[in-house]
Amino acid sequence: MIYKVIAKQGNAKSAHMKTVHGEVETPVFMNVGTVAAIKGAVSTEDLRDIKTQVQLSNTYHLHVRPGDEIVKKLGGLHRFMNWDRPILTDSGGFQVFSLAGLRKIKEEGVYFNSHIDGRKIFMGPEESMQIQSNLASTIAMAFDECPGALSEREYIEQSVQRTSRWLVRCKDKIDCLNKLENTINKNQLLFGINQGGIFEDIRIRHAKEISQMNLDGYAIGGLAVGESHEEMYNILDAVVPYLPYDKPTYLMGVGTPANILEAVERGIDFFDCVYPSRNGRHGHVYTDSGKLNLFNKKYELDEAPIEDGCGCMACRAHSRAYIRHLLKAGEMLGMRLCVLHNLYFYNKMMSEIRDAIRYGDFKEYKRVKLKSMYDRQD
Ligand code: PRF
Ligand code: ZN
Repeated sequence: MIYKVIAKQGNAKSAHMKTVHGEVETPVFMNVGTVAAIKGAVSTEDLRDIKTQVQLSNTYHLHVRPGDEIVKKLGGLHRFMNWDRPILTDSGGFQVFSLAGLRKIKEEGVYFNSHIDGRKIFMGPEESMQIQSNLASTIAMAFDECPGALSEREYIEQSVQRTSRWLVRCKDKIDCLNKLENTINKNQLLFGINQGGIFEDIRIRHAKEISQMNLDGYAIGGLAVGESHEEMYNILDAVVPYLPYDKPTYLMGVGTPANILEAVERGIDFFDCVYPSRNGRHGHVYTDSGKLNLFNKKYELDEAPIEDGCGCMACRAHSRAYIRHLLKAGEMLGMRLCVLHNLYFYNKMMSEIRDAIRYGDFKEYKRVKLKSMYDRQD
């Protein structure tokens, strides 16, 4: 992997990252395809159309169904879903904590019940790495614990130390897997994950510790889990300076367009979030003059596209009135068009952000974008 910062403005940076599955330009938004599918009947062909650079999938979900060994037999995730650009797999840590039923966290890993059929599963650092290696993603994430926002300091201390020990095991395991003859992607990258809740000192100590490990990238986890936006921004202010400048940074599970603009300003390269697809499925669409709810009666006779001048598949061909009708009739096409528009909106914003950093007017871009977007809401 080669990562090179090509422009910066304050702490904001724009970089080029070369991987075995092609180049990524940052800051970048990764489209979330938890089960190797973007919800809302969006195909990989659609993703190419909206210039998606990276897709994200989940270790836990694909392990439960169809099974990572099946995916490996089918040649890995890239071939399975017909996507030849970069894929990042989340480690399962977060999903186990947010989805699975009864669970028990031990030093060796986590025991839990599958959310599909209730069967008992164990996942630790080695299992997570093995699954991600079978999936053959471009970037594997370390197996971590993401404690809730209300966790006590005492608990977070213990949890972060365990996450650190797990990271060492992840690194050993992936180094080993990448050398095996029958590993599909022997260049699989590993990103470590910073944790520590909203405690700056724990976060910084942990950031310094993982920065020593010469990983391929560094994520910030455990945010957007119930703390305020201000608390999240304060943690980014505190932590990012302790992560290697010459490696990619990734803010996991974030967020709104405003969150992304604030985080880019603080030095983040990678983002992922379910908002554009989830909101789209509910008829909520992003525009430069705020979010619209297409179920609203005022769009009944509105012949304009979702956003004038938008180049997405929905706006090129259809009116708000028609898409509203599809949504009201429960037609899948209604959801699909809204999701496509939203993903296009996010990807286009990232491309504008990259240009703005290169031309040195990111601050002005951010100010104008926030003002126009958040002046009005439906
Ligand atoms: N850890 C992992 N994945 C995540 C998170 C985390 O803390 C978050 C928190 N916002 C989202 N996805 N492994
Ligand atoms: Zn559009």
